[in-house]
Amino acid sequence: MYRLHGFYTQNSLKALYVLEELGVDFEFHYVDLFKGEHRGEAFRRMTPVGKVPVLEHDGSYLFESGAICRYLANAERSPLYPADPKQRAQVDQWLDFFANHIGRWLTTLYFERLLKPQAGLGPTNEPACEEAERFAHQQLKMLERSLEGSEYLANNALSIADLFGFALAEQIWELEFPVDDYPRVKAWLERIAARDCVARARARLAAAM
Ligand SMILES: N[C@@H](CCC(=O)N[C@@H](CS)C(=O)NCC(=O)O)C(=O)O
Repeated sequence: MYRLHGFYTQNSLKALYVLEELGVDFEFHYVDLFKGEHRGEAFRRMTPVGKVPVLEHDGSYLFESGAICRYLANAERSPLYPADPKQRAQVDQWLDFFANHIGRWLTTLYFERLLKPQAGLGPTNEPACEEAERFAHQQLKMLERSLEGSEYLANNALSIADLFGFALAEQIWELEFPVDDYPRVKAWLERIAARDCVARARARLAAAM
């Protein structure tokens, strides 16, 4: 039985989308970061880095959302993470691209423009936002070109890269980022958003909060 320890953030949603898409039996344990539940001794025994998400499976623990998504699809021998090395590498490159590039800049914007004012964490860092916007536009243009003739990021088939990437890219909507400028990216986002796994993951999270 899988147990995911997570919070209402994109990093936890990545793993929740994959768990729901796989259709496996799992429990979700809500770790309230605002109450500091991740700083307690019990949580520190699960992960040395003290961050969510953490996946618990048969007495072992795993942190880092990318590692969790890969592990889940591997453990379930799912085509969401193909066994063929070349196809797998295509999935890996998109996981890395989202984690290190588009996801990084959209997460900066989300933190600066939305989270900081909401949580009273100080003034928005405007130069950081300008840099993030510039890079996000550059990288969305790259993504737009890559989606030409393809409905999904890798191997023209749904993979963990789409679910992981979607969890990061969906921040575009709350940020009111001009996604209409990137019609293929917009269609890809809407395609993934329409999957049952997304609605089920959100419902699971809402029920746990
Ligand atoms: N690279 C990590 C990032 C995990 C992360 O930053 N988690 C945040 C919530 S989204 C957290 O637990 N923050 C609590 C803290 O740093 O004290 C992943 O992808 O899992």
